Amino acid sequence: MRAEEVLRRNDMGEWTRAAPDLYPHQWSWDSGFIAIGLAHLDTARAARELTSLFAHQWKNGKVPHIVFNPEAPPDSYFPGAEHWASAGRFPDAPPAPPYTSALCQPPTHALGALRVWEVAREKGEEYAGRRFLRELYPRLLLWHRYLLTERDPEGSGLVTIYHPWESGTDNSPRFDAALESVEVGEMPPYERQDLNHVDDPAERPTDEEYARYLWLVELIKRARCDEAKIYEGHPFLVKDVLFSTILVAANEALLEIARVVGVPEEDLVLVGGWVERGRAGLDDLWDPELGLCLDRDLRHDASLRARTVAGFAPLIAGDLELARLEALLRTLYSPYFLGEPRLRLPLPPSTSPAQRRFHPRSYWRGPVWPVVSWLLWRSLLRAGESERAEAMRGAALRELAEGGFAEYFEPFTGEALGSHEQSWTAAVALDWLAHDGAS
Ligand code: 9WN
Repeated sequence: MRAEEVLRRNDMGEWTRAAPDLYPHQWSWDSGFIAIGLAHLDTARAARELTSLFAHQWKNGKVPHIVFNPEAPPDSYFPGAEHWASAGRFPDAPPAPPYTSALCQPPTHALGALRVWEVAREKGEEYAGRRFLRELYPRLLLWHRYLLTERDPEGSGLVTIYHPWESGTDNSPRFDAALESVEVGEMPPYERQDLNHVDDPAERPTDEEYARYLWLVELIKRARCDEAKIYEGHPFLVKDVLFSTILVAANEALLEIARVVGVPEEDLVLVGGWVERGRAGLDDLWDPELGLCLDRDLRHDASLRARTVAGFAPLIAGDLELARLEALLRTLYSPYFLGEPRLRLPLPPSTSPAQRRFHPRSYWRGPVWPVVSWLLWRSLLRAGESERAEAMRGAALRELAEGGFAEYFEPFTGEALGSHEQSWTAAVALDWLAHDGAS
C-alpha cells in the first residue's frame, strides 16, 4: 500500500484517525505530523486537519491529546470517551460532545501549519495559505502560552508533564523511576482494548504500567484538571526534554508564521523570548557524562538518567555551539545508538540497546519510530549535516518500502510492529519523498 492510500483510508473527512483499529480517534501530536504529509497531497485538507483539532482547544489554551470520534465502535479504545466524559464538565473544557481527553501531547502543530504554508506558497496558493495561518495563529499562540505558564510556573522554559501519555513516548524507560513510585489506589475494574489489536502483548506496555497510567488519569480527574492543585499533589511531575524541545522548534515555526500573518512587534518579542528560554532550560539539563539531555523528576528533585532518543533534545532545538553539536553527534553515532553493530539499518532506536529494560519489540523501549527519525533528520539538516541527514532519510525510506507504514519497527530485524497502517508514518514518508532532489 502506498503512503497516500494509508492517509486516504484513515481520512475521516475533517480529521484523520491515527490508525484504523488500534487508534480510531484524532490524536494531537499525530495531527501535526499528518498535516505535514497531507500538505503534499492537498493543502486545504492539511489545513483542516489542524483547524478541526483546534476547534476542541480548551479555554485555557490546552490542546487535548485525543478528540474522541463519536462514531468509533463501542469499546474500540480504552480509556475512551466514556472514561473522559466527566472531564467535559470541568471549568476549562470545551463544549462536549465530542469529548476530549484532559491530557495534552507535544506541540507539533506549528510545524505542521508552517509546512502547509510553505507548500501552499510553492503551489501559488498564497491567498488561502495566508488566510489559514491568520485563523490558526491566535490559537497556536494561546496553546504555547498555556505550556509556558500553566506547565512551567517555574519559568524554566521546560514543560512539566502529568502523565507519560503526555510525552507521546509512553513507556520509555526514561519514566521508569518516576512511575515506579506512583502507588495505585482503588479504581473500578477495567478491560484493556489495545492488546486485541497487536500480534504480541510484548509490543505494548505491561499491565502494571497500565494500572499506573489509569491511576494518574483518575487523580487528574479528581483534581478537576485544576493545574495548581495538580502541581501541588500529583505523584508524577516530570520536566520532559523531548516535549520541551518540540516546543522550541514549534516556537521557531510560530515566529515565521507570525511574520507571514503580520502581528504586533510585541508578539515577536514574546515568542522569540520563549525560544531562548527553552534552549537555556535544555542547557541546564545537559549531562556531559552520557552526552545527552535528561528529564527531571520534580516530585523527587532528581534527574532521570536513561539513554533514550529524547536525550537528543538540544539537537532538535538547534542553534547549538559547535562543541555541544559535536558532543551530540558523537553520542548519536556511538555504539549506544546508530553505531550499535546489531542494528539492521542506521536508524535511531527509541531506547539505547545498552539501557536497562531495553526491549527491541516493546513500544518506546527500543523499536525505531519513523516520526522520531523524521525529527532527527530535520534537525541534522538544520544543523548543516546534510550528508548524515540524507543517510537517515534513505535508511528510513528503505525500512518503509520493505516493511510498510507500521507504527514502529524492531531495530535488529526491521520487523513491522504495532499498528500496520499508521497515519503519521505515511505522512512523514510523503515529506521525505517530497524532499527528493531538494537536498
Ligand atoms: C496513548 C496515537 C498515539 C501516539 C502516541 C503513542 C500511542 C496511545 C496508546 O499512540 O499512544 O496516547 O494508547 O498507546 O505512544 O505517541 O500519539 O498514534
